[in-house]
Amino acid sequence: MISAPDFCDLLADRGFSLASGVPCSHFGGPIAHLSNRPGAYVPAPNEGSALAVAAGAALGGRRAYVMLQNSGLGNLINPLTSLVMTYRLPILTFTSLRGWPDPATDEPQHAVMGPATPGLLDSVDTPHYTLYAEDGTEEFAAILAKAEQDLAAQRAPFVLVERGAIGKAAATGAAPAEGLEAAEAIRVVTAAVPEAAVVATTGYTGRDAFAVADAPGNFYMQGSMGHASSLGLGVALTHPERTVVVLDGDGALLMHLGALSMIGHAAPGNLIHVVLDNRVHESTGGQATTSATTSFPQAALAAGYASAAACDTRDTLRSAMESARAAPGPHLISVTTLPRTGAIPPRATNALSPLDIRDRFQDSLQQ
Ligand SMILES: Cc1ncc(C[n+]2csc(CCOP(=O)(O)OP(=O)(O)O)c2C)c(N)n1
Repeated sequence: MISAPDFCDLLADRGFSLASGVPCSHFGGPIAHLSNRPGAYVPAPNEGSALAVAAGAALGGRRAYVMLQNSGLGNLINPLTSLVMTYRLPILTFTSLRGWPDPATDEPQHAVMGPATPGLLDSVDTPHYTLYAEDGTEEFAAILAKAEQDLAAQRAPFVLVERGAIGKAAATGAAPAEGLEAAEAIRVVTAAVPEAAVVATTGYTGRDAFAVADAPGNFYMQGSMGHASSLGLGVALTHPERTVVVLDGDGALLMHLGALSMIGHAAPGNLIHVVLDNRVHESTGGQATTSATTSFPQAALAAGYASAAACDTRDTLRSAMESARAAPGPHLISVTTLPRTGAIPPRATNALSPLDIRDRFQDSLQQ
């Protein structure tokens, strides 16, 4: 293992003065380390944006690198092929290897991408190297030396990072000091609309929803980060007689913020979009999102939602849910939530297979 400061310092020594990315727990250390240095790390909403930020820096003459989870490769492949490779911009990208080498040791949403990651990069003729958990500074320096040759040839190499290859660092506290506990917010929301179909975003939100409010009408969307509201829209348009609640996260909503405009435009009267805004990517270790400087209610109203509210107490959330239930939507309710304390409940897929989740959700929609 290489320590987070050593990882960042070796890159800084080589002139990499800017990083961007979307967190994976594998990169919790470097992101925390860089976040303590103003201007060193740009938290991106999605992996494609992170790569484009690095591409802009490269165009401007600055060396930049990107860190992402391999589940985000799909978000990045378009700017990789059509921007970075087409304009031959020298960028170094680090991707974690969730679901690799043995998908059975990881969550089901990584089972396809894990083993596919190296071949996917091969298929677009992108050079890649692997940093293993047992590797140290020397091995990392050797990988960087090879990557330098690619960069000099105007290519964009990847380093695939095995779990445990980079050490941790203390995260900077970005979460709010006041607000509701996420599990409590989910209890209040689901109790207000017991008949609703509920779509829960990936990460801790789905785990909390499964723990405190499991029902056959809940769809736990592990993976597909940022797409819970779009899935909820599809359900809402297909079942206009059913209230549909989306439980979103701030990081997930920001990842595909354009969905707000699509939902506002489609205007499903039966959709209630709840954002649990804890200002961080808590599920990957608490790295800051950019929600502190974005107003979700204002964005939703500007995008055509029928109403939008911000809540930070049980009572205001309860009354926002009552108002949303009483009038046609789409409604957005942004809830300030606190960092979770204590043990995080298990994933829905520890008890139910993805196909079980699908089948019981579909059955519930037919009733
Ligand atoms: C495309 C993609 N990129 C990155 C990840 C890794 N990831 C899983 S959960 C998560 C954080 C989600 O943050 P947020 O929506 O704010 O919810 P919280 O974890 O705070 O509950 C991230 C980055 C992912 N699953 N998919």
